[in-house]
Amino acid sequence: HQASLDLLLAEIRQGAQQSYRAEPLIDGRAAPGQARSVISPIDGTTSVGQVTEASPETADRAMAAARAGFPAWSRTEANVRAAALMRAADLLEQRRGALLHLLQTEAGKTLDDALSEVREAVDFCRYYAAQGKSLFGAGEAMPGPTGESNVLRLRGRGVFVAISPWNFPLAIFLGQVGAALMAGNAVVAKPAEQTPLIADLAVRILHEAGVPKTALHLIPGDGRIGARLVENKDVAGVVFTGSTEVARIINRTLAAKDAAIVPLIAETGGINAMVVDATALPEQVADDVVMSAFRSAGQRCSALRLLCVQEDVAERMIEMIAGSARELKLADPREVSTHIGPVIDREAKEKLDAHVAAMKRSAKVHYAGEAPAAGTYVAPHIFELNRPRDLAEEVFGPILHVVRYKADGLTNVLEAIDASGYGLTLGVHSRIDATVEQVVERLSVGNVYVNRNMIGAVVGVQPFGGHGLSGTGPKAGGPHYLLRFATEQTVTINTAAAGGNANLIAMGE
Ligand code: UN1
Repeated sequence: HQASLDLLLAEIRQGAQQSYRAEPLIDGRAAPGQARSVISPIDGTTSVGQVTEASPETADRAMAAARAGFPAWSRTEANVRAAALMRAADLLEQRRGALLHLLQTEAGKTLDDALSEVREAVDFCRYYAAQGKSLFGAGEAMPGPTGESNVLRLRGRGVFVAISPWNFPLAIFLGQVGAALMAGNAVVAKPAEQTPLIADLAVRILHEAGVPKTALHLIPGDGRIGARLVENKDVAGVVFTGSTEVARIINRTLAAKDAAIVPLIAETGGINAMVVDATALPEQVADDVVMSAFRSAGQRCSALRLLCVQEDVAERMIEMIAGSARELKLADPREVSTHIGPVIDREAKEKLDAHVAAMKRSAKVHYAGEAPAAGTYVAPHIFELNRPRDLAEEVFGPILHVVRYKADGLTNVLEAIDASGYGLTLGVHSRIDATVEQVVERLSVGNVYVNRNMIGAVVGVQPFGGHGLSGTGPKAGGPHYLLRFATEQTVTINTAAAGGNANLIAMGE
């Protein structure tokens, strides 16, 4: 164990030796923009590298280049597209040290979280490649009358804009981009402004793996540049992970255009709840709550925000959870023993600090941790609210809110959870099957976790994504995701008349 940990740390040190930059990449060539340093959240001062943020004209040029690159990539055989993604997965594994270094310094991730993220990124590439090979192959022969051949096939839509978040700057970035490419689209990727460096590296890896530079372009920048891309007349689809508010803006922009109606695939936030009844196992609950609410500094859209505990056991449960929270080490994420690193930036910290201050005035404080002074750390907190609806919006950090419910009050609690309009993740801890069933049936959430923690959905195992204010679906890492990136085409040929034409379709093009 120690030996493999030493090896891993040596790889990361090597990754730290290189210098990193991100720049607009159009057809693989750097394009102009405004340069600045990317500052690490670990101390709020160290520069991780340089980013050149795209000018609006550069963003427009990337869209035009993607449009020009689309036909050739779309005609490239699915096997070849899949092979590029498979090769990218191998390269990601080989460059693990650099990726882990950036996940830690640019995104502030603990070693555990950084390792899981590289794994997830690799899994996304391989999963979509494997699926895409058959989905985008020769097409499906439909049953029909003799003398006629009918084939249903899937093709790319055109230029996809991929706008990704800072909380999974590698995995979600590659999940979006990989899926769009596998489906035969050309892609303009706009990574989160906080994490452009790792996105740049990921794009270079995809190019090296065989994705043509004409099919994948990178546009670093803030929300204004994202908006510019979405406004472009050539957008054939948008895939977005981030806030509900921004998803709405994108939706409105797309709807207002005097152009083709295009899909938005959005994965947004949640006020994720966990219901714990009196039959739940306390130790298990404490572990799962701490993991779900505080790990990754609560910066997962799947994270637990609202814990609903049956009154009879509430005092004891809260005490145990606070006890476990007290054991968490909040420190520089590069230290192997750290459980919680910083939040992403000063703005995020200020917002969370303000929420904590407001809660300290209006709610009962069960636990208030302490955070290091330098950098952007926010300590875990546990607050008790009177009613579920006292938590009106997603709080994206390590802050847990608790409400108690009476033994006969479960229905009301479920109604209150549902009333938020979100529907991403849900946890339930109970040893009564009927209770579990009642909770699962009542709530329309995307991912339900029974008697376990509620984060870390595994690609291909726990397809991930929610409903309502939480997103549009389809689920990432699930069997239907790629379909939404594609158009369907039915080709019907009168085989009796022309003779040999059916072979064309059998070949896939
Ligand atoms: C996100 O936090 O933006 O299950 C989504 C999980 C992750 C969540 C990713 N797949 O915890």
